[in-house]
Amino acid sequence: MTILAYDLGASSGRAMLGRLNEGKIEVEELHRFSNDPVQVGDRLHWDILRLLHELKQGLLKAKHRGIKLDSIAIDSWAVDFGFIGSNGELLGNPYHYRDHHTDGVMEQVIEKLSASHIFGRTGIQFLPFNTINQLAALKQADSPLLRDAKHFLMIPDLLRYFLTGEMFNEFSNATTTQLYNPLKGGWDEELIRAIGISPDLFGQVAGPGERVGQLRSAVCEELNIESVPVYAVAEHDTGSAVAAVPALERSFAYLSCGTWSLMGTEIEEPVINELAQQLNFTNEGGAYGTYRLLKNIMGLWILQECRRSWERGGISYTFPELVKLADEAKPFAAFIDPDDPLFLHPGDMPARISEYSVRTGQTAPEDAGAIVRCILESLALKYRYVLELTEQLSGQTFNGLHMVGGGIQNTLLCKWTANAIGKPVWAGPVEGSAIGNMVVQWIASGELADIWEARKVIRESFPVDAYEPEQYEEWDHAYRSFIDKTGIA
Ligand code: ADP
Ligand code: LRH
Repeated sequence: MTILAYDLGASSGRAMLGRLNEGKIEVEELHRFSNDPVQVGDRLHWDILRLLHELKQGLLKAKHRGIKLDSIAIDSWAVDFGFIGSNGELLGNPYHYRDHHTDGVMEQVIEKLSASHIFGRTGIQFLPFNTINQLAALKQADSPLLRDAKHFLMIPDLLRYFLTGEMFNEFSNATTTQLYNPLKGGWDEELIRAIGISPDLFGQVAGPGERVGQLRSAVCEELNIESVPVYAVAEHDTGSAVAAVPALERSFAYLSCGTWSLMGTEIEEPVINELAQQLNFTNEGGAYGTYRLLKNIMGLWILQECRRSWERGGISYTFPELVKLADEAKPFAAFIDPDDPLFLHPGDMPARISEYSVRTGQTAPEDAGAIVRCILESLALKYRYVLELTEQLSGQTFNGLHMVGGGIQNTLLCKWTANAIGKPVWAGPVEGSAIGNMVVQWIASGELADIWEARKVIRESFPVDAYEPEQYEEWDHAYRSFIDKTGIA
C-alpha cells in the first residue's frame, strides 16, 4: 500500500510517500517546496494557488515514477482559512495569520465576550491570530469577503476542496478557530453570532480517518492520472505531529519543533478550568478522541526571520552554519522571551532582539553567532518553563521529552533542551506531521489497528536520538537569570 501525505508547514511543504512493509514504515520525500507568503500593500497573504500547484506537482511526480497511490491526505498549519462564494469559487487570497489586520482585535473580542466565556466554551488559548479574531477583524473592516462568502474552509479543507470538489471542515483544525465547542461537539453558533458572523458559513465537521472524497475528474484529466481516495486526517499539522510521537507510555510530554514550538501532553478530555485559562494553555482536538493540552512557543520562527534579514543584507547562511556559529559564541550572554509580541510579525528580527535587550537592561548580542545563541538558549529555557507548567496543570511528572519536527535537525537545540529541562530528550522522527498524517490514513484503511499500534510501528521504523542532560547547575543558574531578565514568571 503506497500513500501520499502532504504536509504544509509555514516555512515549507512536502509530499511524502509512505509504504507499510512487514510492520515497518518507509518514507520517501517525493516533492519539497518553500512556502512563501506574499505581501500585497499592507496585507500579508498565503499563495494558496501556488500551494495547489505544488500539490499537483507531487501527484505528477508519483505518476512519472509509475507509483499507484492508494490514498492521499493533507495537513497544514492551523487557524487560517478562505471563503467560497455562491459559484463555488475561492473569494480572495487567504490572509496569513501574521498579518497586522488582527492587531488589537483579540482585546476587543475579550472585552465584549469575556475571556472566561470564550475559554469555557472552546478550551482554546488566547492568541491574537486565532480565527475568531481574524473573522472579527474582517467584520470590523466590513470586508466584502463576508458579504459574498457562502462557505468557510480552513487551509487543508480548501486544498482538499480544490482536489475533490467536496467541502468538509476537518475537526482538529476546526478546534483551533476558537469557535468550536468540544463539550457539545460542534461549531459554537452563539460565539460565531456574537462576533457578527453567520453560522451558515460553517459546514459539516469531518473527523480524522473519515473518507472525504476522491480526486475530482477535472484534476485527473488535467494531470492524466487515475482518481485516488482522499481521507481527512488530523489536518492540523500539530495534531498529526503528536499522533506520530513514538511514545510507548500513555503519559508523555512532547515538543513539536518547527516554525512554532508546541509543547504539552496528550489527554483524553479537554482541561477547561481557571488554571488552564490563567496559564493560557489550549485544548486542541486531535486524532481518535485525543486532545492536546499545550502551549504555543514562538519557536524557530525567530531564527528563520533573522536568516531572512541577513539574506536581505546580502549574507546567506544555512541553518547548520548558524548552529555552528551559535555553538562558538559566548554562553548565556543575553536572554529574550521568545513569546514577546515584538517577535510575532515578520521584520528585522536582529534589530528587535537588540531592542528587547536594551528594554530589559541587557547588552544586545551583536554578531550572528551571539544572536543565534541568544535565540536557541532562550528557547531551551522557555521549554523548561512551559514543561513545568504542563506538569503543574496536568498533575503529571514526565521523565523526559519527545521532540519531533524539522527543528530536531538542530542537534544543539536538542542538547540544550535536555540540559535546560534536566531530563532526557528523545528526538525523532523529523517528519512527524507527515508520518502522523500517514498513520491515520492506514488506520482508516484498516492497515493499522489504532493510534497505539501506530506509535509502536513508528518507534520501530525511525531512529530516536537520545540526549542526556548535562551541566545542570550552569543551566539552572541560567534559568534563574532568564526568568529575572524576561520577567515572565
Ligand atoms: P514548518 O513545518 O513549521 O515549516 P519544519 O518542521 O520544516 O517547519 O522545521 C523548520 C525549521 O527546522 C527551520 O526553521 C530550521 O530552524 C530547522 N532546520 C531545518 N533544517 C535544519 C538543519 N539542517 N540544521 C538545523 N536546523 C534545521
Ligand atoms: C504549527 C501551527 C501551530 C499553530 C500555528 C498557526 O505549524 O499549526 O500549531 O498555532 O501553526
